Amino acid sequence: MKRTLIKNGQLITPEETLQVDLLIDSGKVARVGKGLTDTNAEVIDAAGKYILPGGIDPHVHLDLAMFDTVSSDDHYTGTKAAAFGGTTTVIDFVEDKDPDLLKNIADRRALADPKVAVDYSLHLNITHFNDYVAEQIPSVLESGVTTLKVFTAYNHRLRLQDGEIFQLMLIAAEYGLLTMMHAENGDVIEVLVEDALSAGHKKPIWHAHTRPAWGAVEAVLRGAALAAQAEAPLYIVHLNTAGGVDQLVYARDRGVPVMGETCPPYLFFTEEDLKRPDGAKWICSPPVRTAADNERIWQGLTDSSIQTIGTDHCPFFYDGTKAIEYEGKPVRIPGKELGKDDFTKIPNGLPGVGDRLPVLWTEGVVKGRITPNQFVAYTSANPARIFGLYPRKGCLEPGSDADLVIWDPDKKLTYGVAYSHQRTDYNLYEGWELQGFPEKVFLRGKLIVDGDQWLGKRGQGQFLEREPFAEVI
Ligand code: DUC
Ligand code: ZN
Ligand code: ZN
Repeated sequence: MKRTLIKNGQLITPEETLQVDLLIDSGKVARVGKGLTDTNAEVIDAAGKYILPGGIDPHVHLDLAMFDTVSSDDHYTGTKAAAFGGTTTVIDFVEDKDPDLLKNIADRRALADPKVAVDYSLHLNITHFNDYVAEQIPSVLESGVTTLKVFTAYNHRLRLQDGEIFQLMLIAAEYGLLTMMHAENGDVIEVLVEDALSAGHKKPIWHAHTRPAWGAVEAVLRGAALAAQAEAPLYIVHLNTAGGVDQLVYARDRGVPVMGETCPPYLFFTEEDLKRPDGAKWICSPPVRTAADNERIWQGLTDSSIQTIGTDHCPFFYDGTKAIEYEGKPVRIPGKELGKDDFTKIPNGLPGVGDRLPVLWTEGVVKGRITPNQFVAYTSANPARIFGLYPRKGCLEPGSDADLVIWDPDKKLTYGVAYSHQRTDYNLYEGWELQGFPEKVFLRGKLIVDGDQWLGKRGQGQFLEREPFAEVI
């Protein structure tokens, strides 16, 4: 593979911003320093640009079956959209369909491996718990998967009981796996949904009314308390409430090894969006809440109380009766219209894997809420550390994979569905004026996005085997 020398850019790490050159050789970062020369390398002048480690999105749902449809990005289209947005690693989820956990992982890999266009890893959902599952958990490590996801919501479907989660955490801690938790109160939701439907409430806002914020607040603390008692690390996915952030801080202040993720929609959108005529576009679980919640979550990023920003990318068409054009062909996938007469039938989930970096740069860095260094920490370095990918990913030191983004902090455009590569018919940030976009994106040294040109291909991504006992940060 030819060498590439990136000159005159500013490298952003979680700690500092450095005016350095960077040499890529054989897919790896070979050298980082001032005044580098290499007569055999292709030279790229990055003056006025930033060099970022490729984004790591620790939370995506590609090709996820839900209700009578499937999330509209598969492992090719979703990872291509990720790449255009500056993200070069994603972590998807394995459903536990079969009692054999390793079979579930192998099946997911068989689906994803031929399609992925960036590197990827997998988290394993544990939605049933018994002796057979408990016995198998240590063997999950053989597949390179080190993370187990549990739910305190979705009764009779995905939820585990607290005692089961506690037992799982004990095993996970012993073998160096990390437990991840979707924290809402499934019992309260079950009662409220039944009551709402019997009272004839069918509109999207009832999705939020039936999943109260207090359920998430309480479940975050419950998760942290279980982690404290099991002496096990825990990662709370998609924090959506002010109280959830408060509980995270409460537990961390007391030394509990709990870490938290939020997602961009919880920084910008509220229940008012669910009340719009097209409110179904904002349906996700847990729901978007209030402006005060948005503000508290921003504060948690400004003061580094929160550890990561993922996306929970799980797109659906808003109107899946109409085709869109994707790579020159019409595509039509049933979507949110499935629930036009009943909020419980609206597929839950939002697009975002490609939007994450430009939206956060504009709203976070340009507006002064987070520094460029925090931006890199939340979107790349911290996910790499927590999920056992560091320093191969999430950093640009000699020996790291040359996954990097030449970032143009001055590029401005009116964003929306026409620009984003996510395979759906709408974009949450339609019409937003964004500033800061990837100019070039490299995956293991190969240029895969050059401006608006796609140079990547299906199946070029690699599955990343991870090691147990990753960092708790
Ligand atoms: N929430 C969603 O909205 N969609 C997919 C999974 C999840 O937890
Ligand atoms: Zn979830
Ligand atoms: Zn999710």
